Amino acid sequence: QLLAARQQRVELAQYDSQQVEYMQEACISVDESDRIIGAISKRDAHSTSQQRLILHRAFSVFSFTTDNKLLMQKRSAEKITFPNLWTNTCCSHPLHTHEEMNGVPGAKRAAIRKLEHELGITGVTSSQFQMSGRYIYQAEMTGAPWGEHELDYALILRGVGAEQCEINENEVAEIREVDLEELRSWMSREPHAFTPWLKLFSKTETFEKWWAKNASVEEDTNIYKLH
Ligand code: DMA
Ligand code: MN
Repeated sequence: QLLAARQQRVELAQYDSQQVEYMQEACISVDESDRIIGAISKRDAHSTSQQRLILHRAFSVFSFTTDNKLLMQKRSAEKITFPNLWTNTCCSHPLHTHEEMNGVPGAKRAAIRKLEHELGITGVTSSQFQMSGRYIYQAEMTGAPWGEHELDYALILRGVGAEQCEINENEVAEIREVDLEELRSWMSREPHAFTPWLKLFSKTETFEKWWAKNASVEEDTNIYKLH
């Protein structure tokens, strides 16, 4: 056990100390029906040195501006998982706390917390998010012992763009607003510049619907699989 602990310490030593600290956060381990199993550290949930990647709850915010562009972020070089890649507005995990374990309201609460932490976006309220499905997917990094296996709550936000942002450089390197056409051609030009989960979302039917301004405000809590 001592040996394992020492190995883990060495494994994280090369990374940004702030991001290493976040590896202690308690994520929510769930089954494929999203029933809570228990708490798991962010490190253990994302480490491929486990026998398998542990399914845990996450959220993905897709924020569209008033002129219907997606607010995107480039993950910082400091991120331990999937650094330097372009992705949707904001992603993270509801934590294993009373407030954030509470289903959809808990995920929305976590999204508000991380929109402020990563992008400096304040004043967003839960009622502004449209819950648009729960998506199970798995992805591994190449060349590093990390991956994702998530049950990811898709949360659509409207009317928030780059001008509301003050980025946290430890989290985010750059932001950009793009319309659907721009994103499609950018993704085909530079397929390696994007996170695996954004690529998976971009292949779904729902993805294009999110761009339609008058998209239904109906909450979708169905569970889908992406691959
Ligand atoms: C994890 O995002 C969640 C998804 C949907 C990939 P993340 O790695 O950006 O989490 P955090 O910001 O907490 O490091
Ligand atoms: Mn995760």
